[in-house]
Amino acid sequence: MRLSPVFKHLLVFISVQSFKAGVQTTATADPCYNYTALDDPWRSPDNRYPPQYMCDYYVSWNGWYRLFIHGQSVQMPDTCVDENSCGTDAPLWLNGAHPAVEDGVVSRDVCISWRNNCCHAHSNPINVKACPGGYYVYEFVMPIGCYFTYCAGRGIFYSFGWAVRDTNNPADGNSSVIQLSSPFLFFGRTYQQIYVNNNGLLTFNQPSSAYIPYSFPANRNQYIIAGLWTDLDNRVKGVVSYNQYTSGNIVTNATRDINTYFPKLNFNASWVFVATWNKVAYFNLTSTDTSFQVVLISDRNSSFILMNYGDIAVTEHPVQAGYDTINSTHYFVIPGSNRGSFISNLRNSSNVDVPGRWAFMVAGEPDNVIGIQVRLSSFSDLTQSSNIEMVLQQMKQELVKYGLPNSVELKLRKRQKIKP
Ligand SMILES: *[C@@H]1O[C@H](CO)[C@@H](O)[C@H](O)[C@H]1NC(C)=O
Ligand SMILES: *[C@@H]1O[C@H](CO)[C@@H](O)[C@H](O)[C@H]1NC(C)=O
Ligand SMILES: *[C@@H]1O[C@H](CO)[C@@H](O)[C@H](O)[C@H]1NC(C)=O
Ligand SMILES: *[C@@H]1O[C@H](CO)[C@@H](O)[C@H](O)[C@H]1NC(C)=O
Ligand SMILES: *[C@@H]1O[C@H](CO)[C@@H](O)[C@H](O)[C@H]1NC(C)=O
Ligand SMILES: *[C@@H]1O[C@H](CO)[C@@H](O)[C@H](O)[C@H]1NC(C)=O
Ligand SMILES: *[C@@H]1O[C@H](CO)[C@@H](O)[C@H](O)[C@H]1NC(C)=O
Ligand SMILES: CC(=O)N[C@H]1CO[C@H](CO)[C@@H](O)[C@@H]1O
Repeated sequence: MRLSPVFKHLLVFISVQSFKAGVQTTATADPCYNYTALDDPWRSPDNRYPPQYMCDYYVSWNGWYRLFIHGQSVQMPDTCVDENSCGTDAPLWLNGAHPAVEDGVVSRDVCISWRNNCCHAHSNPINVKACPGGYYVYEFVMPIGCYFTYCAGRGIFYSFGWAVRDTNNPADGNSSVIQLSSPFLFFGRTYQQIYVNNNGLLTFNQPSSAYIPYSFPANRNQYIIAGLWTDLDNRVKGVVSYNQYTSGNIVTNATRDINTYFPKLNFNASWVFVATWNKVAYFNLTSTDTSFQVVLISDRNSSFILMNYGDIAVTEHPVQAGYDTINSTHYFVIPGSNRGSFISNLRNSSNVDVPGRWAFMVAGEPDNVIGIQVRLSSFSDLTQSSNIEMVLQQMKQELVKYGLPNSVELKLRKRQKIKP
């Protein structure tokens, strides 16, 4: 059959229309199932002060995206993120709450955090959709310029770096003595001063240049807090810095965090000390970088330690993370943290359900707080002896978190139930 040119045109037009209509009604057109997975760990708010800034302006954005960090599904932050994070100097965050599934596709404003202003400027808005699987998809578009990047995930690091006027340590050394603006109580001792040492540890009485850790419990003569004690070298790469606060956002956030992890204490932080090792290389391995933080929090009567782990490179150097006291009356070794081949896992382990974060109460009265609820998925969880060990280990960890000595031993006694 011969068609006139006008007819041909019409046919083509009709077929395009029906194609579009057909696609819209099939499941795969739903962005919840038709998205590109974006797993760029550099988009994490914990990726601060990167050696070079990323820029999303040059990405050919097309369609919908779901965010991951190291395979873990995450969402875009919908509260302010610090500048100099998310792999750039001026990161982008969602200025508006995430929608519910029944809201369908919604449009949201996107803010640029820069120059000490959470919303220094607005980038182009984006579409967001909540999906039945408990995740979100985003229709990213080209931002208004460079160096702007879409952030992924929440980030666990407290603010640090020059934006909050941290003091930097000298390369491959230790801080000078730091006078604490509020005394820090630590298992029966009261410290007025501290040293931040580049090899990943905090000491109180004198600085330490030790780059080979000893194992905890060491029964030695010192109180020590090891974020990640190993042979770190920031002469070629990375910054070790610290700061202390008695008011402001960081104190507010510390109060919120401690009340979340240690409920019923009614804690109100009055002092926070933040020491950060950012993108520091291991000795003689300039290509590695490792980032972590030790945060001390106190209300004068009770005190807490938070350890935050970002990307941690594997190493063959000996390593140790935790704390130890004189004669090891109290000590803790973060599980796996004494195996260099394993320590990358620090960024996803936790005793407070926040991947990468460990929290300990190291002074004060846990009054009436200790009670443990154990949920077992099946009866066999308890009846297999190796599982009993694991359950006891977890209960012990929970107790140690509240300041019980690590030397405590939990035992299970089986009792026959006689009457129903
Ligand atoms: C899936 O999304 C892409 C990108 O938006 C789009 O080009 C494609 O047509 C979609 N697939 C279906 C079946 O709708
Ligand atoms: C405090 O927490 C809020 C909410 O999570 C966050 O937006 C903010 O960046 C945090 N501020 C600091 C200084 O850590
Ligand atoms: C914590 O202390 C600060 C300063 O003393 C006070 O302004 C604030 O209301 C207190 N917060 C709580 C939850 O008690
Ligand atoms: C650095 O590492 C190389 C092997 O990677 C080794 O040959 C060299 O001796 C090391 N240098 C120092 C100072 O340890
Ligand atoms: C610290 O403890 C003392 C004595 O128990 C009490 O009077 C005071 O209110 C406590 N201070 C704080 C900040 O909890
Ligand atoms: C540590 O142990 C030694 C030897 O048992 C003892 O002499 C010393 O008093 C202990 N130190 C403290 C602070 O308990
Ligand atoms: C934790 O991180 C490591 C290294 O990235 C990974 O291999 C491991 O599967 C993670 N574990 C969990 C429980 O997510
Ligand atoms: C033990 C140690 O390395 N101490 C050093 C701490 O830093 C001061 C100042 O840089 C040095 O003089 C010490 O030798």
